Amino acid sequence: MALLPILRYPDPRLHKKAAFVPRVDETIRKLIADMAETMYEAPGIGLAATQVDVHKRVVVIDVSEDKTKLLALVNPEILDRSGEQVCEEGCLSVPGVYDKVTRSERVRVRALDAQGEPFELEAGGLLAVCIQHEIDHLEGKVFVEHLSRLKQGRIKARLAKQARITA
Ligand code: GNR
Ligand code: NI
Repeated sequence: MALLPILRYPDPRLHKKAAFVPRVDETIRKLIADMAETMYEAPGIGLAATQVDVHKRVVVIDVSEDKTKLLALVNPEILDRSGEQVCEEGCLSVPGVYDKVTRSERVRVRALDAQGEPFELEAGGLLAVCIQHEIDHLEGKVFVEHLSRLKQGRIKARLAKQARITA
């Protein structure tokens, strides 16, 4: 296993669209293992391959209290959505920034697991938020793009300044 470096907003690579995974092979399983290690170490409740500069449709999520319910989703697809919820979101690629985003309350998702087996999942609450947040990453979208242009500008300026200080 290996810890992978996480891209920081406003890195342009966060806006690349991830490619469909034609086959879940050992390379994808190694990516899932490394992403899980990176997510737990961060710590975060989800991580999209885009955030570690791998532009393939792979996501890991664990919203459980005791961090024992790892979910790997390859080629995740939202089949159905309903309702609305507002959640204070954060992102490992946008450290220190938290803001409210409106998303669907429930989603029905289809994906492949680490064995390449298709499965469906019905999610609500934080898991539903996390799934939508991660699928956005695969589309090249960061949660701050759900906020006003004014807020996006302020966040970019703040993170650029921070990057200069830590460089
Ligand atoms: O760790 C994370 N926490 C979180 C909190 C509220 C809504 C979404 C998230 S996902 C985030 C990890 C991350 O950046 N995934 O892409
Ligand atoms: Ni994120």
